[in-house]
Amino acid sequence: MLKSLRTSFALVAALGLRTLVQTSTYRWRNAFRLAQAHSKGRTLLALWRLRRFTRTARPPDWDTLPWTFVGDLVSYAQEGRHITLRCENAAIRLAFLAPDLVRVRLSPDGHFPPPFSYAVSKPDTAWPEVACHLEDSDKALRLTTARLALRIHKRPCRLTFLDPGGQEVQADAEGMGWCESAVIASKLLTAEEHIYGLGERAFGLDLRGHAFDMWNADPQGYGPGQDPLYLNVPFYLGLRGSLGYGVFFDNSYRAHFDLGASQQRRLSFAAAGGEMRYYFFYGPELRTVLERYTELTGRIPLPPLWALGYHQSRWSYYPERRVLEVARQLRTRNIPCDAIHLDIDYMNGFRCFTWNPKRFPDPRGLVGELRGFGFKTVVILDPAIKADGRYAISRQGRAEAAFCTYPNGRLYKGPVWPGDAHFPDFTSPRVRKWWAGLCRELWADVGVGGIWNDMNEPTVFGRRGSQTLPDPLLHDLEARGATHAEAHNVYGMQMVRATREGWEDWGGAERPFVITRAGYAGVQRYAAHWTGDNESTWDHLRLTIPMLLNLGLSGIAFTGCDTGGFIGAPDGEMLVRWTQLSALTPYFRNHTALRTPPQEPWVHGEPYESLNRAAIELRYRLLPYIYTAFWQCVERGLPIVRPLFIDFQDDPETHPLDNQFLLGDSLLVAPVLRRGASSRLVYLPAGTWFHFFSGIRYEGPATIAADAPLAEVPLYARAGSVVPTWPPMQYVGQRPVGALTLHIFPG
Ligand code: MIG
Repeated sequence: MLKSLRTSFALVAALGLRTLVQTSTYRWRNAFRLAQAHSKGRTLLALWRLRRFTRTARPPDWDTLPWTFVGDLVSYAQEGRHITLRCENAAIRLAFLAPDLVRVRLSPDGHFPPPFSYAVSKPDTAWPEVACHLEDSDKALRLTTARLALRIHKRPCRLTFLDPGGQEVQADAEGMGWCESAVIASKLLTAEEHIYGLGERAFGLDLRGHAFDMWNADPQGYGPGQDPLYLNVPFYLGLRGSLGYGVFFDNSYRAHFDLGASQQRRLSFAAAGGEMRYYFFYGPELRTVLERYTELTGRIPLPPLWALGYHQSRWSYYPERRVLEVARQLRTRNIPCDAIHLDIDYMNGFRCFTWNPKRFPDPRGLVGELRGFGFKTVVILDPAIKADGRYAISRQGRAEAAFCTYPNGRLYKGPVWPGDAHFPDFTSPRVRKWWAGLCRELWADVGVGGIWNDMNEPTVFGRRGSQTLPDPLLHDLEARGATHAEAHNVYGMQMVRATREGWEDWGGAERPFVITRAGYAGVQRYAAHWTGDNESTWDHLRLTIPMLLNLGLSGIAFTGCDTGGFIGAPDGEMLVRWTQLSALTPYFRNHTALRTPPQEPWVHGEPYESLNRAAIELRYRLLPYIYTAFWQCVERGLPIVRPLFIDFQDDPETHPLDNQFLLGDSLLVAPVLRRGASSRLVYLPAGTWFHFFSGIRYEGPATIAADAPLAEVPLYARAGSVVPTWPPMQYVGQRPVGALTLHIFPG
């Protein structure tokens, strides 16, 4: 390790960048971006990764903690939907919320206070009664509903979930245990089981065989295998043969999921504090599990249609003249676009809710002018509020006691973009109200169309890369009181809750667009999401699909990536392929880092400009179809982009497949993910499929070699479907839609 570090420093020196190493972290980062941008990037990229490796926090060694398990079952009692199991060392309380949904709680001291959760949005009282039959035999108790059975082995007390036919779905290994404040549950895995979900993971679709941490973090650029990232969801889907189930570990502390990494046949989830409380969902269809999971934790609100259009961004467009120039370029080049994003440089010295008076003398005027030719303005906000006595918001925040403090009452201060900053405690309803009021001005007075919430893991700059608030800081946690250890993972989610409340307080006529980088289970109720600081590499392009699919399988359905990549610079071909992929994902924005070369769709000249335009136009044609997929998500929690197994669960070929996906009910998308490729293999599951553009018919299951010249993204429609399109426009609502075209694929 040391040796490789030394080699890397030697290399840096050889590249003439030694002085940069001695400067601050983020200057080095920017220097890296610059160098990469000028595409001497390979070595630097390797160094970048190495540097990251040196600051990966080591999680506790969960497996070797001296856990206490529950012991034998001593007695039990049934009361309404609850069954309490008294065991030798602890009590377990089961709650049947639905015939296919069971909540399991562990309490070493035997008490079960009403469960508190930021993730769960449906209270216990809102679930109808569930008929549950109990049988007691010598070795086990058996609880049966219309949709599942639960066998409770008595000595020791362990749980096995079964389908109503008696087939085993999931069984405890050691079951539930604790060690001081930490809690754990372990389950057996079978040879053929696949695991998905867990939020944002820079891994392939099937997560089995790896271990993951739940701790929202800003990796400041990441590649495949980096973990954890910005948004963590302690919910996973299991697919055992063709039986699908789900587990939601409702705990916001730093947690660890070992999905058969340390022992092939064992899965465990553990957290540093809080209660062992998990929900078990049974399918057998995974879509049923997702529907239930999103019934419990909420679904995305229907976004405004324009938010489904193309967004143009970079770090940063300024001054206002440049913003207008980008808008003008898009229109004169006939590249459809609905939104322009303003990154941190619109602010005055990175002070939230201010505008740089030289760069943006008249924000309302600019936003209005952009609206005049069909652009919504999306502005970035960070949680960090500059500690500055001359800055009104900072003074207000102090006066309102809105900022996080140490246990001794001292205000916390940490460096972010504006320098030393305070952090609002978004877990306090009072502080959310204050923040909502500030956002309301942006929505109502300035007229922004969207608010982009960044750095809300939250991120604080540290000597060794990005860090966060110290664990002992205090939070309100809805008047319950907590430390940052418990509040950390929900911090970003509560920030966007406030952002959205600002719009609700105002009650504007148009629906708001809120996007977040950090999040936790249930954040989908408040905001869309993007996958942060990706890299302009083909590896990262490939990674985008499994990342978005696992996010969708975690309830985070309105999500997308920085098209073209954030760090580094795509060439013309890469940008076209990326645009083609992103055009068929839920959130479609081109964005790039500070000091990278321009990355707008036209910068590589022809033929790339026309190809990018064509990809964006396809998106706009498909908007009525894509909006329908969003509506299904709003109604039933079905992701917008879905792995093939969501529809073909019985086909094992689909279980690991992550280089193609379904968009809505009818379309199969197989983007080109390799440099120079003009064809690719596409797996078409059982049934009849039509090539979307040529109408050529295929019979599945089959793997076909699809033609994919640079002008084309392989796209197939299912027989028996009707895909509506409308004419592409420069922006949503440019003209009234006279007619929909219905593409009918007979079957
Ligand atoms: O420390 O606002 O992921 O999209 O351009 C970097 C500047 C802060 C990180 C976001 C990125 C954004 C950038 N931000």
